[in-house]
Amino acid sequence: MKKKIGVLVMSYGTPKSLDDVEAYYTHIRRGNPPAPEQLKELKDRYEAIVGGVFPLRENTDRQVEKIQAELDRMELPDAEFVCYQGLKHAEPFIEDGVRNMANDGIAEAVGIVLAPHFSTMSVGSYIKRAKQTAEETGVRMSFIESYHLHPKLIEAFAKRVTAKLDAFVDSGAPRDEVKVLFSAHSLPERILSIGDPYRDQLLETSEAVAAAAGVTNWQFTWQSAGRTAEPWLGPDVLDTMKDLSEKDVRYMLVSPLGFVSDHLEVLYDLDIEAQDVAAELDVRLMRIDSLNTDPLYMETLADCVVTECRKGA
Ligand code: FEC
Repeated sequence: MKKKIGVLVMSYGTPKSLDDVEAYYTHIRRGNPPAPEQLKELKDRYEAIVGGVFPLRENTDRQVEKIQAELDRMELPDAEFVCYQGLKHAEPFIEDGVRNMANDGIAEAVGIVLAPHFSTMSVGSYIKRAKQTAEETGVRMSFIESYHLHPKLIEAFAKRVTAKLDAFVDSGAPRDEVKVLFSAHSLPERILSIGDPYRDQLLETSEAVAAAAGVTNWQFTWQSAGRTAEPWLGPDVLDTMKDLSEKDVRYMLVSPLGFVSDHLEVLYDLDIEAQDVAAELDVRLMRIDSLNTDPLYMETLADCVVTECRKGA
């Protein structure tokens, strides 16, 4: 009989409904409820996005199904994988995912996050929570910390960059005049003083995707900085766009590399907020399609899981 190995697929999580936004936001703020105006502002952003109010939930569900399908397709002789979901800020929480595995009799598991780059404040905190519950429940777990240079991930992003550069050219823009803006979620600047690899990993992914897509006219910029008093990593994408437009750059392709799904930070921050700024600046802005269930991305994740298991075998 094949050994059953649990796969804890972790993702950010999104509210179930507008009524749940307050609890979700309070969880993100580590138990501090948002002020009424902050809550209203977040609800307004959810209501404004295209493609449903909370597309991340459905996207994560679909990604987990497809990773399961990809792992089944790989048919290992000695192991069978069973995927579980664990979310950072919504149900089923990371702890629920680990407990569900333990309740199903899973003794060994691998954890992976639907975010390719490691930071102590992002992937590190998912892993910390999963590890703690794994210890409490007796599940032996190992984790994939990052996969930001996996060749299939780079290929998937590069294909998307090339497709949108072709769309620019079809609409009359000279390809080498399109500035590719690789972006990722900003984090508080203090991560740099603790030697966090997040920024370097993002630059490495940017360089690899640019090389694979044959792009030389690019730069990296941050997006979606939190609404807190401390300084966050910059420059922000909106400032970068303003700065470039002053240098007469008229075509920009924003390529979020730190996100793998359509969700608020893409559908609002880029498709609404950045598009409004582009219109004010008279700049033509496009965005690469999100990976969602791109087969190359699913293969990346399945490959990482199998490789991690073999290490422990
Ligand atoms: O579509 C959705 O419902 C969820 C979209 C969403 C994703 C996401 C990913 C990341 N975040 C990261 C870091 C932070 C830090 C704070 C923070 C705050 C928020 C708020 C919302 C939100 N994040 Fe998020 N993030 C998403 C949504 N995020 C909403 C609260 C309102 C706001 O500030 O806009 C600040 C927390 C604090 O107050 O201490 C830090 C990072 C990622 C990418 C990696 C990952 O997916 O884990 C890093 C998707």
